[in-house]
Amino acid sequence: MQNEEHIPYNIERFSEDEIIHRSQEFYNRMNQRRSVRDFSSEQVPLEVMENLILTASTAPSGAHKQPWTFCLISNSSLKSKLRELAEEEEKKSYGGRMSDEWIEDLAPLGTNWEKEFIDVAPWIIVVMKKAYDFDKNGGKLNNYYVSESVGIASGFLLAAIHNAGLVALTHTPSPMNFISEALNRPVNERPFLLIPVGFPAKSALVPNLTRKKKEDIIEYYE
Ligand code: IYR
Repeated sequence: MQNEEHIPYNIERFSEDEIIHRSQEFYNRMNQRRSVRDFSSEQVPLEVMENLILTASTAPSGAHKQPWTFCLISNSSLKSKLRELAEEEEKKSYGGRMSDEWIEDLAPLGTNWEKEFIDVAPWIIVVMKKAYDFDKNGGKLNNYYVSESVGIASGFLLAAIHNAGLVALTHTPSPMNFISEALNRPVNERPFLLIPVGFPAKSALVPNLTRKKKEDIIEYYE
């Protein structure tokens, strides 16, 4: 770090009571987030989407390489094309490519090969991970911990979407190579997640899920 310029870092310091309150409030708010599959076609301003993506891009990344590209799609014919290609893959997945156990695990969520939300949601964000970068001469530049970095950025993105009062679905059509071709992405980028974003449909339903309790997710070492 000796060769890098360093600058002072100051964030607001809260009282202990306030820290407890803020942590509880943020948990309460995040605990309201749900994956939604029924979208309204109501529009969301571009500026909002840009802010959400800028928030995602505040995530930490290996060697601060920021190894991500967010493809922001509103074009209807491109959305339809993505839907058609995703459904082609999903038909094969649900029709035998996924194990019986996997299909059983998904049953409570009510998912199937149909991906109408890709057409209906006003925006699709395709998160691309950059396996490596190019220098000015086309030489390869390494990125590090790419999946971890892009996973964290995607988490920030989902939190920002929820904070704005919008909903999203982390859709993982598999395999995803069709996305690279449809979006004409360079060879150093790989599709990571396809995330429709918008308002929920008035009739939207979500599965009645519960979350693991703290005893089930924390191992204490005191
Ligand atoms: N990729 C499929 C199947 C699917 C897999 C998991 I794991 C989910 O939590 C939900 C769906 C799809 O998107 O339908």
